[in-house]
Amino acid sequence: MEAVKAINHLGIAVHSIDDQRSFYEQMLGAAFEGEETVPEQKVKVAFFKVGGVRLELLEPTEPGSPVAKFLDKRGEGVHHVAYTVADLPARIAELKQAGARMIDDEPRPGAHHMRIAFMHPKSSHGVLTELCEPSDDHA
Ligand code: CMX
Repeated sequence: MEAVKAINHLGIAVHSIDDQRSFYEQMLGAAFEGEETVPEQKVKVAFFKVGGVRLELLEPTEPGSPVAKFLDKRGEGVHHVAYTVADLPARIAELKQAGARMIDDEPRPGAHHMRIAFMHPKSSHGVLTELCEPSDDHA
């Protein structure tokens, strides 16, 4: 198995990015990098840079979406850990071969020009785990 390269970001589920922005920006002094909507994941995301790692606030855009369900069940809090990898299709294949349960069998588009794939939290000891690889034109 090839090692993951870095922690890419931590995903944090929130009801409202607007309501939480001042906590991250003013109380923690994290640098706000911008917002975008990821239709494939039915979320609006806001990024804050902390050293080499990003915090990704996730606000659902639709009821019944993964983040909306998470908020209903568990409330606001840490939602996933994302790792940078090289050659995402090969990593997915390796993990499946090793018995991991992947939510995504193939890379999907994510925020920040990343290709992403999620591993099911039941397969990663309760932590929703995301693998991400920068798209070729943003590597
Ligand atoms: N972390 C840990 N466990 C989680 C979880 C999370 N983020 N989300 C759900 N679970 C757990 C639930 O608590 C539940 O456990 P129990 O059976 O013990 O109660 C189990 O997983 C099933 O959860 P569910 O609420 O019934 O939801 P679903 O099975 O419909 O979906 C999941 C769960 C992980 C498959 C779905 O949320 C998913 O596909 N996630 C990946 C995509 C995603 O999260 N996108 C948003 C972020 C996008 C981005 O970063 O760009």
